[in-house]
Amino acid sequence: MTDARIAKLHGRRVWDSRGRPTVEVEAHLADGAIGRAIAPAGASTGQGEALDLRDGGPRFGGLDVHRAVGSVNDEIAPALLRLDTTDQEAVDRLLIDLDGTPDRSRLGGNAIVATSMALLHANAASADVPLWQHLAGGRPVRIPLPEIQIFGGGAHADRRVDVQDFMVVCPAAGSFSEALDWTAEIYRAAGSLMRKAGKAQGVADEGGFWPAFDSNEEALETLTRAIEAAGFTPSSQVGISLDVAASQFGSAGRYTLALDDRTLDTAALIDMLGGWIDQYPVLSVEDPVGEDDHEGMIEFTRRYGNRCQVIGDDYLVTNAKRVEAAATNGAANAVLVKPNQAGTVTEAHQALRAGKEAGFGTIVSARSGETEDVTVAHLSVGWDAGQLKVGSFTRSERMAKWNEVLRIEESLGDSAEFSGWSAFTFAGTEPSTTKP
Ligand code: 2PG
Ligand code: MG
Repeated sequence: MTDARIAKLHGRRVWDSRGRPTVEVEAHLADGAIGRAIAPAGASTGQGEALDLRDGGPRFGGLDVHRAVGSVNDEIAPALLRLDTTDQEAVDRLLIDLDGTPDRSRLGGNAIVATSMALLHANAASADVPLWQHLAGGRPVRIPLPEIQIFGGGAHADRRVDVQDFMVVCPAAGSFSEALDWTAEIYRAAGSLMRKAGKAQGVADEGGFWPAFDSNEEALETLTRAIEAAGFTPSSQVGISLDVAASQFGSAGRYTLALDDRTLDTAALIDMLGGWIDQYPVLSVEDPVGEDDHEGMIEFTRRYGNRCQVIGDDYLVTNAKRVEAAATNGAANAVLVKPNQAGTVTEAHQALRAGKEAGFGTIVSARSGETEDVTVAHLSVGWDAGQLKVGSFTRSERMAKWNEVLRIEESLGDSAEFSGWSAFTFAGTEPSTTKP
C-alpha cells in the first residue's frame, strides 16, 4: 500500500564532473519507495541564483560541502520526518520556510535542491510510475528538441573564445533519436575539420571541443561547415544555438572581448551578434547581453526576436516573476529552466509555466558541473518543455541524460511526439520535415 510519508532522509557528499564535492540526498518513504538526487553546480552563475553552501577554507578551493550535507542530516531530515510528500509544492514550501533566506544561503541551495528532487523521485517511485509520467499527470507531452554543444568557450574553456556554448539543434529530425544521430555526425565532422586545420586543443567543461580558434567567427564558420560536411542543410534542417553568456565578459554598456581585446558598448555587441544571425544559420541566442542590461535585452529582442529564439538564463535565473516582467517588456522570448537556479522543483516549474503562459519557448537545462543524475531529462518530458540542454555529445554525465530521453521515447512507442520545430515559439519559424 502507498504510504508517502518520509521514513528517512540522508545527505551524503559525492563528486561532480569537475571533480568538486557536491550533495546527494536519498529519501526513503514509509512504503519502501526510495528517491535519490544530486545537486549540480554552475560556473557562469547569475546573480539572482539560489546560493550553494560551500565550506570555504583551504580544502578543495573552499568548495567542500560538509556544511550543506550537515544541513540535510541535522536540520532538514528531522524537520521533515514523517511528512507526507504527495504534495511537492507543500514540501518545497516547507524547505523554503525552513531556510528562511531569500537566496537559500543558510541551509544551502545545493542541500535544498537535492532534497526537493530526491523527494520528487521518491514520490514517483511510491506511485510506481516513471518520473516523467508522474510529472505529466496524464497531460500530453512532447519529447524535447536537444540543444547539443559542439564547441565550448567562455567560462568553460578559459575564455579561449568569448561565446560559451556553440551548439546545434536539429528541429527537422523526425524524432529525438534521429536528432542525436544527426548530432553525432556533425560532432564527428567538426572534429575532423578541426584536426585538419590544427585547431583541436582539448575538451571544455561540458565535453565539447575546446577550440584553438582565433575568433568567434571562426567557430561559427567551422560549425556551419561541419553541418554541411555531415550532409545537412544549415537553417532548414540544422541550426546553430549560441549561449553568449555575456555577463562573463561585461555588464550593461561595456563588453570586453578576450580574443582581440576589443571593448564594445551594448549597441556594438548587438550589431556584432546581429551580423552573425545574418551570416550564419543561428536559430537561438542565450544571454546576448549582460544580466543587468535590461535595455540591451529589450533592444536585441526587438531587432532579432522574430528571427531567432532569445533565451534568458542569467537574465531570468529561473524566476517566474522575472519571466513575467520580461514578457511584459519584450526582453526575451524563451526561458532556460535550471532547478538549482530556482532552488526547488516547484519554483522551477513555476518559472516554466510562466514562460508557457507568456508564449515563450521553454528549455530545461543541466549545469556545467554535472553528475549521473538524470532528473532534468524527466522534467523536460514531464513538463512538456519542448527543449533540453545538457551540454555536449561526449562524457557520461551528459550522455546519461540523452540516453534517458532515448529510453523514454522508446517506452512511448508510436505515441511519442518529438517537439521538433514546435519547440520554437518565436514568429517566423518555418516548419520543415526535410530529411537528408
Ligand atoms: C549555462 C550553463 C550550461 P553554467 O550558462 O547555460 O551551459 O552553464 O552551468 O556554468 O551556468
Ligand atoms: Mg547560459
